[in-house]
Amino acid sequence: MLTTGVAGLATGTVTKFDVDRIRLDFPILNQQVHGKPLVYLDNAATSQKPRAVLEALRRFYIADCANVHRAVHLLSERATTAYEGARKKIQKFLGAADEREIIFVRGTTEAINLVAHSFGKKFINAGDEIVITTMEHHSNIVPWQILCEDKKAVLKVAPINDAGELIVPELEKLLSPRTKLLSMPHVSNALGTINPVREIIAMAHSRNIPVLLDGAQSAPHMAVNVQELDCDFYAFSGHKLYGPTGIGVLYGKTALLEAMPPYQGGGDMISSVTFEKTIYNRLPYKFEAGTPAIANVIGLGAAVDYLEQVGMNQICAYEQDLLAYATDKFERLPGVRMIGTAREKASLISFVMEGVHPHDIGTVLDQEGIAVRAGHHCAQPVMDRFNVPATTRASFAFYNTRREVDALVEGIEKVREVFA
Ligand code: 7TS
Repeated sequence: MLTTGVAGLATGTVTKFDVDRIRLDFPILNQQVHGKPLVYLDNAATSQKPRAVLEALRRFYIADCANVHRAVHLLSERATTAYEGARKKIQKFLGAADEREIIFVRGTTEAINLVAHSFGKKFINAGDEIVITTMEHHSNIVPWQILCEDKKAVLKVAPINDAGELIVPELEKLLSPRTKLLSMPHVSNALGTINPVREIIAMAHSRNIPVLLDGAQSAPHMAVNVQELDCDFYAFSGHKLYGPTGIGVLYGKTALLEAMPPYQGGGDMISSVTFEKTIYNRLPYKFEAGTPAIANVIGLGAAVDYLEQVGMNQICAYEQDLLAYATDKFERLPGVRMIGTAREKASLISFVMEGVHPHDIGTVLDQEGIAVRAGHHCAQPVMDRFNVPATTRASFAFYNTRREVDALVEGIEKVREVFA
């Protein structure tokens, strides 16, 4: 039996979770779009921000704005304390062993590029192999293609089945003595599939292959503990985790990060510079060249505080319940086919509709106040695998409600009327 490494995935009645009260924390939700109440179902692209995050950003800019790690004045001290405090919060949130393992980057994309450049520079040679999967976001394909081209290495791709699940025995066959890294999503953004990463990581480690998990779509939906999963790298984006845009995290095990060369050079990442020789700073600063996104880091820390207050297991259980409710409705919608029907899914539904292009579905839904994404979701190989040009995707957050799922279903009925 493969498990996902997810605590609290069970569906069922959620008792203590008051979604109407939660919604009050997200001021943006309370608005009309085209004269209809906003139904925001594009959370996989970016999620909305609670007041606690907005307030943390405001407080920083109004009271504490200064650069970090450099000045003796009080504002800089306060900014540094808040910045490093956020790093500790995120260490705890991810269950990392040490705060030096938390590197601030722009987002998942930059985190993966950092590993591709730095780990790639040090550890990848001609003929080496990197394994990914068919269900990748482009940001976990292209950096490896660039690296492989540069190093004459080989990219291998593990297949998925018709439900959108990874075929684990096929993945296993791809792991060879030449495999230097396995990089894969914890959760697929286009299909919703939750991968059995704990088993896969153990399988890779038994062959001494490190594993990078793209956590862009798992961090917002479930409790993640990087030490329990035993992944070597874990990347996520703050803006999908109810935090600000422009900030994300790369977690890496200390020994690996220590062995890797810097990704970018500049201020803060050095301990001394002469024209003859530069000595790099210790972790995590070695990987944080230049003035970081200070306010956004602090905002992300506030997002993590907020999520811990609500409870990641509560969030997971509530969303699983909502997904089950929505899936049941979709199964009964004539002419609608869900793309991605894995047994273990995060809270999104990707679908196609007979005779209607996804962009037209998205446009009609928008007129009803319903925000979804239509397109290839930066996962074109997934579209190719299912032989569709695009899908419409409704992706749920813990502030979404059954009423909103009903509105989506009514919106789809409307699409059918318009295009009948
Ligand atoms: N990996 C996955 C699995 C993602 O879903 C995304 C963004 C990324 C990486 C890249 O994250 P970024 O924050 O660096 O851009 N996914 C989506 C999406 O599904 N719709 O819009 C962005």
